[in-house]
Amino acid sequence: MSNIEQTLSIIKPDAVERNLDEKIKSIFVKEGFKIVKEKKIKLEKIDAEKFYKVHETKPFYYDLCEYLSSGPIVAMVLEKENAVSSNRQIMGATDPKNANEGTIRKQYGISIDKNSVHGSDSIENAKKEINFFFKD
Ligand code: IDP
Ligand code: MG
Repeated sequence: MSNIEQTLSIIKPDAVERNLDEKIKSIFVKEGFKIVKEKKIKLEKIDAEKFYKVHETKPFYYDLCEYLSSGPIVAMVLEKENAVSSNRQIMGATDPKNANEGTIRKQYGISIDKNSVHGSDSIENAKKEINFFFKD
């Protein structure tokens, strides 16, 4: 049974800064994702705060929003069967130190905060996050 989903992926400032966007995109394509929409933008801090609102009570919230708005990012809508969980697997654990071999965060992540990519964690959040970046 086909279960095509969409999820939101972000190539974070640390990865864009190191010109890793094409490499990371090619990993998604190789894994069978279709990049349905894509845009390179720099968020204002207030937008980063909105995007990460679920984390507003966390001690790292301020730094996280500061960081996500510190430089250009690439936001993408990725489409594939079971896209949400598939993307989370390919990304690897939040802390690159704990990420499995071959995952994006293992290969490219610098630290728990500069971990190169974001991926939606549920279908519901994927819809919200896609709408956040691609309203039209
Ligand atoms: P996720 O990106 O793997 O879904 P979340 O727990 O949703 O991880 O956290 C969102 C982002 O916040 C992480 O990707 C990372 O950049 C940052 N973050 C998470 N935990 C910490 C922490 O303990 N210290 C600093 N930054 C963190
Ligand atoms: Mg998350």
